[in-house]
Amino acid sequence: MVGMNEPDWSAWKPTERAVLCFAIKDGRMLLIRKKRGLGAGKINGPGGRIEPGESAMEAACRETREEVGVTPTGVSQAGELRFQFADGYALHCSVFTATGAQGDPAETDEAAPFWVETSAIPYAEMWADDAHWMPWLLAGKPFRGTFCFDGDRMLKGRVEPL
Ligand code: 8DG
Repeated sequence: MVGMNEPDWSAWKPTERAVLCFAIKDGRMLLIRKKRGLGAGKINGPGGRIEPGESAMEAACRETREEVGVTPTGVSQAGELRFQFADGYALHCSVFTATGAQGDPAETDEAAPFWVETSAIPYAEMWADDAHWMPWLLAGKPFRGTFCFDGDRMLKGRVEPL
């Protein structure tokens, strides 16, 4: 692998914990164009870092409200992601789905929301790992994705059942 050694995943500890929330309703998924922070410019689901005292599911709902102004309903965990970056930063991400979203998505300083058919997810504009695990999410198969990145370049990764 170029640029970094793969960590010992059995002893791996994240620097920070984050969440993602993908609402899917009538065959369409609620995505955002992220305007700032990690992954600015990319398309993603609403999400962000978990705050102290908050559960991952609470963070998923809060971030979705903050970023696009809707409250997700029917939220459940779909999988988890482990990211090791070459600079030493390590991020754990809990991935949630929602079966609905109350309210109309609206653009904020953080994100521009849009609905897209689940058959037309714009992987080319998303983080490189997403195309590997999104099919598991869409199929309702619990997954764990493990990835090494150098900046936003994916060096290595795998997805396995959780
Ligand atoms: P805050 O909301 O935590 O206050 O600030 P932030 O600085 O905007 O946090 P964040 O960037 O939103 O947190 C990073 C988000 O990006 C988090 O939701 C996880 C997500 N993310 C990665 N890597 C990848 C990836 O490879 N794929 C996808 N889909 N999301 C990723 O950090």
